[in-house]
Amino acid sequence: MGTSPFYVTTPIYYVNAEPHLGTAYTTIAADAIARYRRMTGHDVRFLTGLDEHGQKIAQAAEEHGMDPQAWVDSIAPSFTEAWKMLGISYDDFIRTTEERHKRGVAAFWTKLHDEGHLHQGHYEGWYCVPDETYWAEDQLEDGMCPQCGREVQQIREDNWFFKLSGFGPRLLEFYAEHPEFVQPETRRNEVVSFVTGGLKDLSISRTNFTWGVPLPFAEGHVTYVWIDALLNYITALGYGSDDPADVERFQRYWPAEYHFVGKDIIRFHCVIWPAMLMAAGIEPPKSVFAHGFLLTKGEKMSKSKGNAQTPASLVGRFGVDAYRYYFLRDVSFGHDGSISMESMVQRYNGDLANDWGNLCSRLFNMTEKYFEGRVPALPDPAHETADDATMRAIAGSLPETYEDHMRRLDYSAALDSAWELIKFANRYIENSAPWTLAKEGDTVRLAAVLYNALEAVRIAALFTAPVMPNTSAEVWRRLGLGDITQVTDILAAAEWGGLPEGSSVVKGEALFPRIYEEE
Ligand code: ME8
Repeated sequence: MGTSPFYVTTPIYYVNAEPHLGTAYTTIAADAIARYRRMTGHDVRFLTGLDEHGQKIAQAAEEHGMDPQAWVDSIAPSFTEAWKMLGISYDDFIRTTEERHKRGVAAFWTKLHDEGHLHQGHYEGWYCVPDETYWAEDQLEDGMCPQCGREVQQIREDNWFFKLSGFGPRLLEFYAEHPEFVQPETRRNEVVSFVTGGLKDLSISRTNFTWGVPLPFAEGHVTYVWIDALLNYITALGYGSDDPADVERFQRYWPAEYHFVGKDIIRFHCVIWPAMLMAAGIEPPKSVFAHGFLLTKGEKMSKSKGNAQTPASLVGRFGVDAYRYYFLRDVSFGHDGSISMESMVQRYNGDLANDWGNLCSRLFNMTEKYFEGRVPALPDPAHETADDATMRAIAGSLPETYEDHMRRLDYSAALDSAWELIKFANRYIENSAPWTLAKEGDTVRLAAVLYNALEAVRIAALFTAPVMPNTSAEVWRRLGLGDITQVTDILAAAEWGGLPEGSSVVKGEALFPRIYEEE
């Protein structure tokens, strides 16, 4: 707690095509932790952005008959618009063609050059343009890229190299001392065994095309796109600038708490990146979390496979909060997950329409009907029933359970714990049958039941807010409460009894109108 800094990043996405469900997935996951940490009082800085250099982008621009800068400028808005639609609360958005980034890249590689971490050499080998990755002859599979199975091209160039080969022992020592650096653990094992197998020096420059940041000390060389891209995490904070505001920002937020990445780019983030930082005398990030792939019909969803879907159609159908909920609840973070329309409809109707939406409408309706839309008083604890106590206990343990899950980025389990309260509140209403109490004229018990259930709703809205910010804000509004995004102490906010007596409750439309399968 307190105002400790919390810096979280997504990969910067290639602007060779518009964002799709896969890129949205990482971004939503990072957004949910950013939102939650703001609610636990952290000073959050959430960075996302675009990777705009390299051969792949230059080719995409050429295919469209455009100059690379004009091309990236034309695609960039599709990302900022998609993130706006998905409620992504980033604090900074970096594009690698920005001056602040190019300046930082040049400063970084000049420093490493001056300090003897580079050497000139000849590169002869293979290159996968779609993955922007070098491969040695013996790594190819049937002559194709071992990662994506696509064609590779041969390159022979005089390049500059980063002396990565010398960093093996330091990296292994670092992984051993910081077991949380690579998460989840399966990925850590993969990284450790890769480094144990020995590292080769890394070619950091290219000469056969020009769309990149020029290496200041080597005429005609542009930086290899990956070692330009990785630096975004520090150039966005101000690395490479002497402006006091930049220096202060960098000191405040670095090292990052989390880099969120897909498992496809783990070696860049867990081997090359920390080695680059060690060479420059900068601390590596605290943790890189690699999530799995979204699969459709058993295949990785990707732009190049042509099975990539844009978020807009699903958001149009289900709404943005249901979209965010589905991916974070249904796919276990860190594992591959199959997604389908059927399972999305099921989650929507079951968890959202039936459990959460229905709970809210019933309660808001009954408050209007029985108490003229005013929250009754906090009930007298002397008359607490066993069910009342159970609900209070579930709500009371939620903050800690939720925090435990979120600390491990287990979104699915965190949502599950919020659902325990939502489900119990539904059962509580069934068991207490407020409609019968009303008929019998037992206003005291009726008031107690409604207060308790409304209070459960208020607390459930707090813990679903990181994933479903719009719904939670709406629930709080309908409960006559303030702006939920202003909550910076979720523990205090979640204390039982926080719902003020007399607060005016608004019925409103269904939060998640049921979807019929035939639609
Ligand atoms: O790799 N399932 O950019 P990129 C889940 N520019 N996540 C997916 C996914 C899927 N099917 N497909 C893509 C790059 N992703 C570099 C990054 S960072 C310094 C440079 C997500 O546009 C996942 O996060 O190819 C993956 O790592 C990222 O998109 C790749 O995005």
